[in-house]
Amino acid sequence: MLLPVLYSFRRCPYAMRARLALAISATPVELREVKLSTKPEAMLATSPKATVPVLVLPNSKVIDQSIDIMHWALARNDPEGWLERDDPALIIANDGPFKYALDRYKYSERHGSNAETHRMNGLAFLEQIEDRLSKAANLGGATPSLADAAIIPFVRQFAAVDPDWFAEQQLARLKIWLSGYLRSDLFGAIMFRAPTWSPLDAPIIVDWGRGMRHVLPAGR
Ligand SMILES: N[C@@H](CCC(=O)N[C@@H](CS)C(=O)NCC(=O)O)C(=O)O
Repeated sequence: MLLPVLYSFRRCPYAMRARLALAISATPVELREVKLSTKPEAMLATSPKATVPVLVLPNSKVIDQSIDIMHWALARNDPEGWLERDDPALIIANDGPFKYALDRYKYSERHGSNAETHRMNGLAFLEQIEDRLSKAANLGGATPSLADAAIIPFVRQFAAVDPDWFAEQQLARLKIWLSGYLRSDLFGAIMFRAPTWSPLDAPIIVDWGRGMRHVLPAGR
């Protein structure tokens, strides 16, 4: 059976959100773990914009925006109803101003930015999430949604820049939401370590059993 090919990078928050949707929708893929510093020719040939994630379907269609990969996977199979509780405005705020603040807080030397200013800007977004979570355990209600999966990988990264500072913040509900997600079987299933892909390797087929890690190097 021909499977979609996913070019991915384990720690990339965009690739993480794509893998979360592929996993919850139980969509098997051939996983190609890339190094951002030396992206494979095969990936650049299919998607010259050269960002991960990239999903190449068996009919050669290329989906190279993480949110589009999520929508494609969930349109196939959406067992938890994630699409019913989408929140495009919140995702735009995450991908725009929050990601901007995150990069300039986390990589302030690279950007020549004031980390503290950008940390406070990012905190304002986290407070918005905290407020949302005062109404329900997840962003779209009692159960997880596309918005939770799309946003959590970025909040995780922000929290990890300075865990002591993060621990001091008055974000009680957000911390429960984040840590619950990070401890979940689903999150475990998308965070396994795969070797960097090379075209000569046997394919790594990922069949995201919830709570399981099926990494099956074919032909070995
Ligand atoms: N809008 C894209 C953004 C993806 C993106 O920026 N990914 C980063 C890694 S987290 C990347 O590949 N950057 C290119 C590089 O670092 O060379 C999406 O949603 O898929």
